[in-house]
Amino acid sequence: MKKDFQREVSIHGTQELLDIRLKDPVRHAAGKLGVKEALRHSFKEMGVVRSMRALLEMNQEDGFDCPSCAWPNPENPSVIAEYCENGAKALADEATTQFIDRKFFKNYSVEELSRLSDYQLNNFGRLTEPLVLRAGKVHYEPISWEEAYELISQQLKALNAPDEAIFYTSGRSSNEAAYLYGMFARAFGTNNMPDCSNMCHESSGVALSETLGIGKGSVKLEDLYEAEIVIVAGQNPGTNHPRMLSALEKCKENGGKVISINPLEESGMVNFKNPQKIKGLLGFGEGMADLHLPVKINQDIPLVKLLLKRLAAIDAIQGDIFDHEFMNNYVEGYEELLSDLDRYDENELLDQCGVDKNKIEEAVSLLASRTKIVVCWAMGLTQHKNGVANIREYVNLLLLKGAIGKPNCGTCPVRGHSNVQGDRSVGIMHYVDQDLNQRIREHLGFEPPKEPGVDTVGAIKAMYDGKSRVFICLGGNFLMAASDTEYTAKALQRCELTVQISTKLNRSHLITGQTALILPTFGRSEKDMKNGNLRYLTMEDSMGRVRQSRGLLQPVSEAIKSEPELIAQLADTFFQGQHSVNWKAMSIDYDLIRQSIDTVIKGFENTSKRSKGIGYYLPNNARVLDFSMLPNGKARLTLNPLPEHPLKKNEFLLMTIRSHDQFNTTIYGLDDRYRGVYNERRVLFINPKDMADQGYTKLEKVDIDSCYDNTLRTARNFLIVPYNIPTGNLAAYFPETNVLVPYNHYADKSKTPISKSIRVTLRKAQ
Ligand SMILES: Nc1nc2c(c(=O)[nH]1)N[C@H]1C(S)=C(S)[C@@H](COP(=O)(O)OP(=O)(O)OC[C@H]3O[C@@H](n4cnc5c(=O)[nH]c(N)nc54)[C@H](O)[C@@H]3O)O[C@H]1N2
Ligand SMILES: Nc1nc2c(c(=O)[nH]1)N[C@H]1C(S)=C(S)[C@@H](COP(=O)(O)OP(=O)(O)OC[C@H]3O[C@@H](n4cnc5c(=O)[nH]c(N)nc54)[C@H](O)[C@@H]3O)O[C@H]1N2
Ligand SMILES: [Mo]
Repeated sequence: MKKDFQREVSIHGTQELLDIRLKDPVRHAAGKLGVKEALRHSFKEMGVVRSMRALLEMNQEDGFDCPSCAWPNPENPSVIAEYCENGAKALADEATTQFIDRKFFKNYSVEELSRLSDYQLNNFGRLTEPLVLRAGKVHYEPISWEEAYELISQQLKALNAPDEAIFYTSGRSSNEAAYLYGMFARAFGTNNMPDCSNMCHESSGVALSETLGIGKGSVKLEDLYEAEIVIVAGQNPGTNHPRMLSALEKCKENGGKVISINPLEESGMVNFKNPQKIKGLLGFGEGMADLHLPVKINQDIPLVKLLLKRLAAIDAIQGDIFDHEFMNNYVEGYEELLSDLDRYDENELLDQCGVDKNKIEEAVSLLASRTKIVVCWAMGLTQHKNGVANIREYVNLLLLKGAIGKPNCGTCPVRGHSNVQGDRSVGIMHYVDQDLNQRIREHLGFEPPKEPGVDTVGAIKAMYDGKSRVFICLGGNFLMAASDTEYTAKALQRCELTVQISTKLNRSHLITGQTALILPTFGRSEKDMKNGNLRYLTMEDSMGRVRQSRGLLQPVSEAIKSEPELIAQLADTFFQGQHSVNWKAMSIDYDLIRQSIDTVIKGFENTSKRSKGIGYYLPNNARVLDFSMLPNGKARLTLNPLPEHPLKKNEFLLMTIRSHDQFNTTIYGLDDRYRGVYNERRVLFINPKDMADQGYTKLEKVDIDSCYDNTLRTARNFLIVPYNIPTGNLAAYFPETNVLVPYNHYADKSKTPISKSIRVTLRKAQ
């Protein structure tokens, strides 16, 4: 084989435009149509019997955890169906009866498949047997599990140094799988463990660790019910965490107020029809947000500073707006914060955040008299150059109000993938934790690597530069999820071996290293039987609770394996049965994995037992007002500079967001029902005034350019959609627009790509 053999693959797939239909955006989320949509997807993919069985077991005590988002289940589920439309879609997508096998891959080369859209690729169905794409070939062919393990082991052993391998993790795996995977990477000798969190809530983890001493949120689900104010900033729960709306509804029933801070008035925040209540089915919705602040993209810091200044002014007179006693006892940096606030001019802040003055006053009066405040947020805060500072500024508000570590208040970073938080807890991280390393030495009997590894940005660069040559992925779709699609594609293509442990076909299976492997695995909903025993897994939800998840559906094929089993078998093959960790035993008995987690990972205890039923909470210092791990034993107020976006004339800030019919890079359908867009994803939301100023008309075709460090990047063929979005701001869907995000522009400290504030210009498409 010639070394420079390159497959003729298309990185983007088809970019043809479809027959778009536009309607008015829907102002309410869920309701009857949500239920209908959920069932339509389920029946089409799984058939009626399989669907009903699965839906009834999802998120129930002895059932399986919803594979969609990480929103927790109520401790006393009062409804039979604790799922939402998008959870049902995620389930239908995974438990589909459609499948592909060796015949399919004999018929279609990777070159042909790469020309299809991501939507078409996902639609082919489940992967059903291990496959290899050999160097110099364009067709995947079957390979036995043993041969696949052997191939990976040989490649790993042939590397010059362990850091030439990278182990990526997406957030849908289980604690058991992630733990084995992370320990295998360390036993092999590298901390190269990037994970999807790097592109997601890493900014939250960094900001919260610095200020509160724990990288996770502090609230429990029940805290939301009696909060006096819930702020929902930079998050679209109607689409991405629909079950959260039920919690907000409860909060409102108890007299709480909801403030939404978002450039868009997202459905669900405006109005929500709870499908699990008769009222909701009949179509009477609750107006969810009492106040909506349409902040400009990445202008949360000036907005919050303005709120703090106004509150400080009232506090200076009344003395009871901020919680001074709380601050004396638990917080440092108050004087510095107050004098820093003095430097800012209220009118300039108002102008910068773009929100109407009266609305700011309304927010101030809501906040002034209330102390039980929860702040919820997601990608709208994290994916900016100043993502960490954004979150620290909201933490300032909570600390000043004494709204941490007490009932009904605190931080609520709403996690994305259903087990992304658990993955990190059990050891998926690129940095070094000395304490963990010590426990590994002690209990697992091997020497873990001492140098930090690469995160996702570092991984792309290392592969691009030829420094890393083997790339293994536990789930996910790295090519499409990462920024700078064309650069990332080159990086992957420079690898000698890329390995994808996956449930369904995606573009990362087609744009590969010289040799590529697909290792097909179970979805959550599938029954994992071994020697007559039904095995279960554990996950951690967004609020730090560990619970069991037990599949019930017949697996799509007998030739696929569970994630923990295949990882343990790979490790066993690699070490040829000669290692201090008994991988083989753990490939069979997951209780052994959980026992190992209990001894090695702090906070886990007697997991097999305690994870039953409603499960158990991991320790959380912020929840109990213990800041002893922080430098002065106190929580920290921080000074956060204003974001700067010196835009030239004709430049816009673009945010890349999710439609209602996708889960990250998995495209379920081509509609975004709530935003009124049907049968097309290549759309660009723009303020009607900007549209007119730029001389465009509705549905006109444009190309989008971004230019960083003199490199021009272009996303082609987008249709102009006038929309209620602040002037100077644009929105379009991810992953089609990832091509515009420069891989080397990311949040300070967390290195989360700037996917929500990309500087772009538009031009008419050819
Ligand atoms: N159905 C479904 N569920 C999902 C996912 C999915 O793709 N589909 N993905 C999962 C994952 S991994 C994640 S991380 C979460 C993502 O959940 P979200 O973060 O809700 O997802 P996005 O669509 O990225 O939405 C970001 C929101 O932030 C707003 N925003 C953008 N920029 C700013 C800003 O500067 N300031 C403020 N205040 N708001 C801003 C946008 O208008 C948008 O409403 O959802 C999880 N759940
Ligand atoms: N521009 C832009 N880019 C973004 C974002 C954005 O908002 N804008 N969001 C970022 C965020 S928040 C995230 S979390 C990342 C997501 O990044 P990833 O987690 O890498 O991507 P997903 O699209 O969730 O991965 C989907 C694939 O996972 C596989 N899969 C599904 N279920 C399972 C399972 O149970 N086990 C295994 N082994 N595989 C499974 C399937 O093969 C499917 O094709 O993307 C990031 N990228
Ligand atoms: Mo995410």
